[in-house]
Amino acid sequence: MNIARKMTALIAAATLALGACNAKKQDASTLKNGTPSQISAIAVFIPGAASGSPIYEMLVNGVKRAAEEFPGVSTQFIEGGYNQAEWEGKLTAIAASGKYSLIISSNSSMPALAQSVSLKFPEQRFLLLDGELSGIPNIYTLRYNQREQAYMAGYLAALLASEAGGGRIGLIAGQEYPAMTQTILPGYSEGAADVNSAIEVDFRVAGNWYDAAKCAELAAGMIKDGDHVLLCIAGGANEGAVQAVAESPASGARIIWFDTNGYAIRPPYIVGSSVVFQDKAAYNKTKLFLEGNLPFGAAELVGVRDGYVDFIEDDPLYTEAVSSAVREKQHAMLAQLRSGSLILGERP
Ligand code: RBF
Repeated sequence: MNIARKMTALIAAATLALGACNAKKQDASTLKNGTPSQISAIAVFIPGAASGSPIYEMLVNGVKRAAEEFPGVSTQFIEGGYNQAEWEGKLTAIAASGKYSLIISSNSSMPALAQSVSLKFPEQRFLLLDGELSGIPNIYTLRYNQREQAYMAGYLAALLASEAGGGRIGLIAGQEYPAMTQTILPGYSEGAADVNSAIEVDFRVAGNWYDAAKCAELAAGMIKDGDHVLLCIAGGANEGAVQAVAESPASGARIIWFDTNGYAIRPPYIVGSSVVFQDKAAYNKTKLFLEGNLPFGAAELVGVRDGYVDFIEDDPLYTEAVSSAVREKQHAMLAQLRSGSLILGERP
């Protein structure tokens, strides 16, 4: 080998070694507990529309608040719309763009979709709230104990129906899905039965999460059939049920709100608020990710005693709308749930 060739070979070897060394250094600095420290962008995929859906509004607020604490981190909020057949394609496109260190979303249908996208983009990380899937290394999920959430609503609904001398309460759902039929509806019925085992639960499905006119029609029919209280879980369509109740004051029918504090939406017609603190969960878990500590692969379940599920009873509008006799009984049940003397596992 002549000297010039020897020099070239030496430089090449040195460059390679340097390159390898740099690559190693980068690996170490970008991976902290499996999370890249060079985070610049987070996508929030809203499966539906944010406006009018309390659970999605909380998601947006919580993520925004966490990201604001990390300069240089940008957030993009992408609405998936109401055609659920398009969600997987849209999610795939977001992952394929390679722009986002994390995709955040919420509802119990999202883990399966994220898992399917992960087959093509295994590096893409997901933080999914209000859903469950464990053991997938790039997916973290957190769900709420919705048996507790629905139980508290059912208990109040039955107290109010009994006070009014009736035996029927209703639940309006946007659609039928496993968390609704296996957890929320049974939890609501269970809470009601613990007050009065003869109470009848009238379950009806709006068929979508946006059509307020359809929901108003449904609610009007339920009121006519003798439902004293309606628990509304139909996103943007809920406003139709509120309208229907307000338009039939003689019936005495009332609404229980789900997910957020709804008393101020239409006093005095909203008489209960069974909530999940999804804004807090979105904030805490986004922050944990940005700090490099979100436990991907895990599925968490949180409830009343974890501070993520509760019933709002310290709102003056609740005090005004509900008699003290009913509030006292509701409070006694809540105190038991909060102290742990009444334990409701996730499934009835
Ligand atoms: N809840 C809403 O408030 N708005 C929605 O648009 C909405 N869309 C949903 C779509 C699917 C496929 C599923 C499974 C649930 C949806 N939910 C929606 C319900 C939500 O995840 C949750 O169960 C309820 O808000 C009760 O906490």
